[in-house]
Amino acid sequence: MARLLTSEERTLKLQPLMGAGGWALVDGRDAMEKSFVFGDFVQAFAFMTSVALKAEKMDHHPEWFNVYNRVDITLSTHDCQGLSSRDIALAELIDQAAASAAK
Ligand code: H2B
Repeated sequence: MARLLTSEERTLKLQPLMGAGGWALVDGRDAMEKSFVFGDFVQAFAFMTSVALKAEKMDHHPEWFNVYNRVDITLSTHDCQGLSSRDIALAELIDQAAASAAK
């Protein structure tokens, strides 16, 4: 059972992903979001495929929206209805996948 990040964990683990890291808190909900833009749809979908396979192995899945070269991603944990360490782990994995994808 996942638990919500403590305020200390939010400072230590969440803060580095925010701001220049590109992630932001969602209004009205304990969740985090980030938009990724790629060169075209093929690159965006390759990124999504890579993330999907890794997310499935983690048993933690993104909420996402894709149009052409843009992928908007929201992360949250249903179990605890908010942000948990599982979202941090998935965000880091997503950032790595984006860094190695063509842009
Ligand atoms: N993904 C996300 N983002 N949050 C969850 O709480 C979650 C998930 N829970 N993927 C998993 C699957 C859960 O539904 C299964 C039963 O473990």
